[in-house]
Amino acid sequence: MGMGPGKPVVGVVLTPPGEGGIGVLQVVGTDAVKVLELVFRGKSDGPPGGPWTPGELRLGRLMDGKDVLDEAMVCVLPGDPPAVEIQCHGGQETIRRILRCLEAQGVKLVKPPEWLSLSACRMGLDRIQCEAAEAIPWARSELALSLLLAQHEGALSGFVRDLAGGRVGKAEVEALLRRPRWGEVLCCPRRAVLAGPPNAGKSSLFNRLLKEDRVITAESPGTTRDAIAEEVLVRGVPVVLVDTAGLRETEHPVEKLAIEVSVRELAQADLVLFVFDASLPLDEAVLGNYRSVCGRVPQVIPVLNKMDLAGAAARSEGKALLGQRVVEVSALAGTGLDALAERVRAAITPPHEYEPGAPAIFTDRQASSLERYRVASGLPAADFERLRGEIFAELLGRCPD
Ligand SMILES: Nc1nc2c(ncn2[C@@H]2O[C@H](COP(=O)(O)OP(=O)(O)OP(=O)(O)O)[C@@H](O)[C@H]2O)c(=O)[nH]1
Ligand SMILES: [Mg+2]
Repeated sequence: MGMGPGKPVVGVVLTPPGEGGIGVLQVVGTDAVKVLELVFRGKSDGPPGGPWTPGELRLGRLMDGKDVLDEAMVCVLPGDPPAVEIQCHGGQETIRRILRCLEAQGVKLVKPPEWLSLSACRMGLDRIQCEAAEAIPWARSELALSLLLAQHEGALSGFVRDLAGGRVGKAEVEALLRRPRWGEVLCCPRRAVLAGPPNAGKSSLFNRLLKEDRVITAESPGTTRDAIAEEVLVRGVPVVLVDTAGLRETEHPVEKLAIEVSVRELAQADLVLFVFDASLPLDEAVLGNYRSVCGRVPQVIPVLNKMDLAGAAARSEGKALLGQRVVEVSALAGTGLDALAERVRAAITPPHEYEPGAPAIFTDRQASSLERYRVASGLPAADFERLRGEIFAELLGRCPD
């Protein structure tokens, strides 16, 4: 027996697929409670158990006709349109059976983003808060989580409302836009590429920074072929670290391909750790590659590796040529890694620390809307007036009908 047409009720699974102690589903829509009453029985096959109080948990069974699907805790959630939450056992088979039964009652299954915009509306969240809720499951570090929670609580939305109410002005918008953005750094990890001549120890350093033997390293130059990317946390800041094939002139067809991949990676890099073998004299070709990378990538950190080798520390020409910015490390002995991490963090994060609770832009959409506001504020008053309402509506969004 289905609910019939014209009464949209959507269902979503909130727990990730796979094995787990519990599975959580929600059903949202005008007839959500009716759907629940069709599939839920209190213990001992009794009725659901009287009127529902929002927020009250009830224990019972989910039934498909006479068949018990699972034991579950259910709850009617406050808000409009109504929603119910079902907490059942975890595991793919349990969830699949319950979904099949809900679908038979006319529930349309949706993915979490679609459900989120419905739920955000039920809970009175604006579009920025909704975007924060969407980003929270993907937060990669404590710092990222705290920034997103603050925006979910309304830090950036409050700023936009203050702007609409004239309590802050163009200068504050410009400051927010001009500041390097913590939100973006934390939510879209920067790419740091390990590049340099073959055999300098790029892969060894990659493994060290990852704290695992992720890629192979070997004495012979030309070991790495594919670029390998892995995400690491550098002092709380997520970074995508990429190991690449060493750069050199070669006739070897496979190595040539590998170097083309390195060059492509360099073109996408936000930061390059250019690794030199400190035990060797500084080669002109290597220096030429280094300079060309410096000309093309926003930030480059010269890294002198193999400082443990006899003679490496005594070599001064590398340091003199590369300047004060070099970081000396030994991937083998594990020395200099703290200083390197510090330099990487400093290179990819804004110069100021993130102020807990402060408004932060964390999506391109927010940045471009605020940029539009900044430009519009320079237009004649009548044009600005016309545009500002549009921009605020776009920033904070509207509830779906
Ligand atoms: N003594 C010493 N040896 C190192 C150090 N780092 C790497 N090596 C050695 O240098 C050799 C090359 O290391 P890799 O990490 O494979 O070098 P790579 O730069 O990735 O080389 P390609 O992939 O060929 O470009 C290996 O034998 C490493 O054990 C170091 O800090 N000190
Ligand atoms: Mg390598």
